[in-house]
Amino acid sequence: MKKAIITGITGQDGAYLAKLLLDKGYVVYGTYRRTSSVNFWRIEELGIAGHENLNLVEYDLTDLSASIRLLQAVEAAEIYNLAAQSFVGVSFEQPVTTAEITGVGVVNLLEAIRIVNPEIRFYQASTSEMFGKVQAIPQVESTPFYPRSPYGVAKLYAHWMTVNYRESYGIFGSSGILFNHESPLRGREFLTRKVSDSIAKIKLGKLDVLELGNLDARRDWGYAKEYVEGMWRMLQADKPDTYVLATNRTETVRDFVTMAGKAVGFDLEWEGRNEEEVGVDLTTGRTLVRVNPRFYRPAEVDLLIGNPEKAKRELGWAPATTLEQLCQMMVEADIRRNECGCSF
Ligand code: NDP
Ligand code: GDR
Repeated sequence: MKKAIITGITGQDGAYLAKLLLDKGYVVYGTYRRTSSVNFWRIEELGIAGHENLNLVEYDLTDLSASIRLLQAVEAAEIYNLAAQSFVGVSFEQPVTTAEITGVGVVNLLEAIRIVNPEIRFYQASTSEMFGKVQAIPQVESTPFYPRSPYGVAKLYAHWMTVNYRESYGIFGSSGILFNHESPLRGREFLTRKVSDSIAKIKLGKLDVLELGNLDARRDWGYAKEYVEGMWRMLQADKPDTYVLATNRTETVRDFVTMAGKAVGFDLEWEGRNEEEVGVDLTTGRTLVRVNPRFYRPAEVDLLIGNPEKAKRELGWAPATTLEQLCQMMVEADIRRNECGCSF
């Protein structure tokens, strides 16, 4: 049985990928960080906690010796590095921590591969945030990078280190430039989940108003469950490479909120501009959404839209779930969680 290590199994993608690999017959070693209260709610929700082929291993990406020992102990064929300080907003407040985890941490794993077993296949979770102030529309693998946050800069360093280890040492290191991907397992600090959870709470009378930052930002949002399949396909290819995974559709934050409102019967209309803008439910006249500049970022990524043509051609990967379906799925999940008081 093939063994795979997934760093960051407590996160959204780690949980979906663990499920995918277990279903494919892998023995999975999922890493989590020592904290005072570890939370495995995602793998529990997917029904894989306690699976006989799932091993949970304590590990911190910032520790080189731990990285070496992890690889020595597991003898894995594949490593999926999903661990990161992944929240862009926080990266402005904690740029050094973000650089240490999201940037340099990746070199710990690459070094461990070089030292322990250069045959291990390595997946690096790169990001559309590396395109930042975009230099072309849509973005593809060859589009020049221009990151706009400490997170984007750290990820760009990790991306180039992966490419460098590929070219310098022949390591099978693939980098997936993934555009935003969401699901009911998304962390609640990220836009889509904050919206689905808040709209559910407003619908159930548990919240009055949803406060957001920049409503004009445009994102290419896909379904996380489909994106982890793309990660796996990258490591089954004949050679390591860099691939964009995206939907080739972009919508504004405002559009997503309107869509989420529609999923529960709100008819949102937008009035005012900039900090004065509000979202009003036409049926009741109630203001349900307003802007709070607290959620603005010092530098913003205005527009992301990716063309996944290369992944389609070479890996046979393509997204299937529409944004409307994804949004509906997320809102319904949050209605259920809020109704039963088991909100995560
Ligand atoms: P999450 O934030 O949900 O998960 C991140 C994971 O990394 C968590 O399990 C977290 O553990 C772990 N982690 C954080 N710091 C460390 C550390 N020092 N050592 C070990 N583990 C650590 O992210 P997603 O699942 O959404 O994303 C997965 C990866 O893909 C990330 O690298 C992200 O940057 C990248 N990415 C995500 C995209 C998206 O749209 N979701 C798009 C493009 C890239 P803990 O629970 O303890 O915090
Ligand atoms: P992003 O995702 O920064 O694209 O990074 P996020 O969902 O945080 O923001 C998306 C856009 O929405 C705007 N926005 C708000 N965002 C949040 N979180 N909260 C708000 O209240 C709010 N109001 C407006 C943001 O300014 C932004 O433009 C995600 C992460 O998963 C990264 O790890 C990953 O690499 C990229 O996606 C691709």
